[in-house]
Amino acid sequence: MKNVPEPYRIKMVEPIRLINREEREQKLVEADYNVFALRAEDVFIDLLTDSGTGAMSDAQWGAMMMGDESYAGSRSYYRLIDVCQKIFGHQYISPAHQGRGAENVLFPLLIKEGQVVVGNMHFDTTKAHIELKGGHAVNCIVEKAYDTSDGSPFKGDMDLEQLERLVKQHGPGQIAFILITVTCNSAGGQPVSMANIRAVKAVADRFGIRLFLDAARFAENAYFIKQREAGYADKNISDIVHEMFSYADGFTMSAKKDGLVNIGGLIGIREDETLANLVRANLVPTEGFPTYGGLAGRDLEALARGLVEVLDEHYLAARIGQVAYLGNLLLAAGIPIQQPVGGHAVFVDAGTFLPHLPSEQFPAQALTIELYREAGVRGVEIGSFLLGRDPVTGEQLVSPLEFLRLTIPRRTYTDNHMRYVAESLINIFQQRDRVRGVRIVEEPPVLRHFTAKLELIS
Ligand code: P70
Repeated sequence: MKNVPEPYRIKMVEPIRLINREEREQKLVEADYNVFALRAEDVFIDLLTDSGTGAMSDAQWGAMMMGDESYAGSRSYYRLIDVCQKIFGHQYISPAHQGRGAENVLFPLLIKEGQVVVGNMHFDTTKAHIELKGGHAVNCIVEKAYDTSDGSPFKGDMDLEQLERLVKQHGPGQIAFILITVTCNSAGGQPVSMANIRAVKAVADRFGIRLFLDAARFAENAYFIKQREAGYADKNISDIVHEMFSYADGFTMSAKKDGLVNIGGLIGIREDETLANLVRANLVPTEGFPTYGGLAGRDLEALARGLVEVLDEHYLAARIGQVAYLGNLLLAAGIPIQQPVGGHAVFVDAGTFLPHLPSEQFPAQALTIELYREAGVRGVEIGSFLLGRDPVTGEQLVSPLEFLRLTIPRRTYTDNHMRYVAESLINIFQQRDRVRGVRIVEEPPVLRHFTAKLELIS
């Protein structure tokens, strides 16, 4: 890809600082080796997540001053609905405070006890919400997603044969809905092709099953379609987005990613008015009155603006180009990562990076800890530590992939920061046999990775 400079310049800066190695060592002990427990001010470069951590534009900050804070019927709400209807082509749009708020409202309306939700690869909070509503979350992604060295363009695609098999095995009536996550976060920010979305829709229609999108990174997915899929090179991003959403009966969205805001979520329903009314009814006791959905009027304004800005192809080229830049620096040094580089993060294959650590010693968590110790950089583990235990047997599950995710916030860091991150990881790579594994000493029953306590194995 040719180098694309960012189509913006920096107007405001926020200082960050690197505390010394001894202090970092101390902070790790105080955090029980869980980087979620670190104070952000003790982190130099924060690649924990791209969720709500990006920079807003001057136009977004300006729009925030225009927020209508009315409890019901706010002008800002109508502005957001108008923008969303145009971009996504879905008739019914509801705001929510973030992605899991949207899931919490929509999923109980779709899932009956014991039903299955088939997805390409469910994100962890999504899986948790499906399970909390009595459903089973089943992954059905193409096999090559698990081969980190396979450079295929659409490793987020669903496996169509397996999908049909699953539908026949459980019976269509037992499938609550199909959920395609774009881009597929858990597989490394890998895109889903338009052809695949279309084909999944055809299967869904044939069996009378509904198709939803988990659309947190919809614009990045559209950009990959434009770059990689035959027939889309000359289409603009808006048209591609419109087509992607035209196959879906509805969507949930964490707007903290491609909404380019610090907080927010959405629920979209294409045309089912009955379902849309139920969504609105469910919003009231959970997220709030349907015209604010857990957000302030100013948040609705910022989101309405962010959803337009994210469709700018020059922005997307710079954004995805920066993630690829970091990935390529690591690849050039021989560091194993999920290839091709995804949209929002570089996923380092920690299982291959640290071959001396078995999965029960959480190699990706060990590498996450080491990177903070080495450089004050905070990544996040996406592997067996995050996966957790079998809900029935309580046994530790083994993740097919052990990733350290270096998640790049949008419009926030420079390529110089990326070089620093790469150099730090390369330093560790050169003495990787010294990295020690970890064990869990305390954990909560669900979504344990956020709050569990760990210790180093001597
Ligand atoms: C991330 C965050 C959230 C998310 C998502 C998809 C595809 C729904 C949601 C929930 C969560 C996270 C992970 C590790 C560290 C910090 C935060 N993804 N669907 O970074 O949305 O967070 O708004 O409730 O990726 O991947 P929300």
